[in-house]
Amino acid sequence: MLAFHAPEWITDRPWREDFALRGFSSEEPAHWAKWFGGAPGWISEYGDDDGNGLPNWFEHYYFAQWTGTDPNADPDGDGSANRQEYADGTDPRNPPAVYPSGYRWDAATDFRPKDETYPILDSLGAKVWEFQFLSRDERPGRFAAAGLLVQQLPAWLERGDSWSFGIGKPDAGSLSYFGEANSAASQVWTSPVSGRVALAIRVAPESGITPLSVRLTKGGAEQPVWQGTLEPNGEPLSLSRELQVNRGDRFRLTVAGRPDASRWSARVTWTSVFAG
Ligand SMILES: [Ca+2]
Ligand SMILES: [Ca+2]
Repeated sequence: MLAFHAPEWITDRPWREDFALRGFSSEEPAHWAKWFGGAPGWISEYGDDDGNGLPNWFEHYYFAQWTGTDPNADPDGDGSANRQEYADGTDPRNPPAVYPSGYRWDAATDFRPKDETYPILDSLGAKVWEFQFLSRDERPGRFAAAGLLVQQLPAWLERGDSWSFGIGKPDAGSLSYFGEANSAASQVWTSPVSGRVALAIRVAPESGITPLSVRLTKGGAEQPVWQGTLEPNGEPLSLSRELQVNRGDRFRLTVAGRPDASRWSARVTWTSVFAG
């Protein structure tokens, strides 16, 4: 008897999900006992053999043991216990970087088109930038489907519609978004710091656009922090505001084509400066 499990999940964790295609023979234990003695020692990477809330891979990857790590310990002394470090996807052996006042996150500088790391890292290694495309569902103003907006992009989704999205190369400190009607490009900045941050965002029309809606939200809040409409051949929209943020706060900028829009394009500049 053979059992197959596939495919593996996509993950941002440093350990792959339990493996893609694997076969087990129902005779395996007998053969194992004959050749090696005892029972086969299978380890599930995402299993939790000691039930301490830390998966086997996490304990082995960071602490070189499959079991026995204290989930409440804080070996790197950063105030985040091992259980929390696992939940946050952080390294429990190294404390997070300390950001000096004046540190600048610049989407165009941090974004590296050929970098396979996602979300995009800043210069101190925090995962701060995400880029996504969104497709509208039947309800006005709502988007149903999302995908990553980095490197090669899917040219279509399985909804019978045609799609084309992209990010242009960084130029003069900005990124160019383009898409089709009923679509949106979205950029997220996740704060790696708690404190005051000066957000500066500018969205400029590029030639040939139809009206676009621009919207900045924080977390899952319905009420936007900022919004506006970008008219064809109109003036750019700019936001410059200092905000109090907590580590992990997510700010999402969405630039959306209207249902009556054809292909659209806009140039986005986004910097966040740590004010302390
Ligand atoms: Ca465990
Ligand atoms: Ca810690």
